[in-house]
Amino acid sequence: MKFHVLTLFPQMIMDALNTSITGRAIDKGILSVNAVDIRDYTHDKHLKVDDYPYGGGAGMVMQPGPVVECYENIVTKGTKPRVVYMTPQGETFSQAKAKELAQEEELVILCGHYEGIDERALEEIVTDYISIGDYVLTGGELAAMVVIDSISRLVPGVLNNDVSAETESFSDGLLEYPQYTRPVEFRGKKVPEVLLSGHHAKIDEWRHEKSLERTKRFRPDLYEAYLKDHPEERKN
Ligand code: 6GU
Repeated sequence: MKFHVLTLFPQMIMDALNTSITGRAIDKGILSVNAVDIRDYTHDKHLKVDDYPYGGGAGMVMQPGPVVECYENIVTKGTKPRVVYMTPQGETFSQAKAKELAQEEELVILCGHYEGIDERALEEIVTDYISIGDYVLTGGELAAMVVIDSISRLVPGVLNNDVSAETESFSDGLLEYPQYTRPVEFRGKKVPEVLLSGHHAKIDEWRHEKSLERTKRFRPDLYEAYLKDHPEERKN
C-alpha cells in the first residue's frame, strides 16, 4: 500500500513512520510512505503558502494553488486515488473506517496547518474528511500518522502475526482483557490462577468476563451496543 502525505512538515511524517513496525514494513516493501512538502509548489519568491482570511478573523489560511499543484504532481495520470483531508471538522475516525481505507492500493493524505486550507482546494481534490477526535491539534500531521498507523497494521504482512489484527479490541465490539507475563509474582501480586491452569475453555471464559467488565466500566456506550447484539449475556 502506498501513502502520499501532502504537508508542510514532511520530516515529521518520515521520522515517525520509519520507526518500529511501520518502518519494518517499509523496509520490506509492503508499505511505502511518500511525504511531500507543499511549500515546494509555491510560486511566491518568499515561499509563502498562506495568507489572511477573506472576511477577517484570526490566523492564516493555506492558499489553494500550492496544495492543488502538489496533488497534481504526485498523482499518476489517469488514476483517481482517494484524498483524505485531516480536519477536526471531519467524520470521527474508527476501526471500520480504517478497514475500509485499508482496501485501497494508494491513498493521499492532506494535512492542513494554521486555520485550515482554502475551501476551493478542498472541493477540487478531497474525497474524505477525517477527524481523530473531539479536541484540536496544531496541525493534521499527528492525526495523519494515527490514521496511517491504524490502516497499515491491517495490510497483510505488516504484523508478524495475522490473527492479532482481528482478535484485538473492537473486532468483537469489546475492549481487550488484561495480559500477564513472567514473573508469576510481582510485588506481591500473582498472575490469576486460571491463566496458569492450561484449561483453554476456562481461560477463554475468564478473558471474556474481564472484557465485559472493562467495557462496562470504561466504555458504557460499547457495552450497551454489545448487549443489544448478545441479549443472552445480559445479567440483570
Ligand atoms: Cl484531523 N486535525 C487537527 N488539526 N486537529 C484535530 C484533528 C485533525 N482531529 C482531531 N483534532
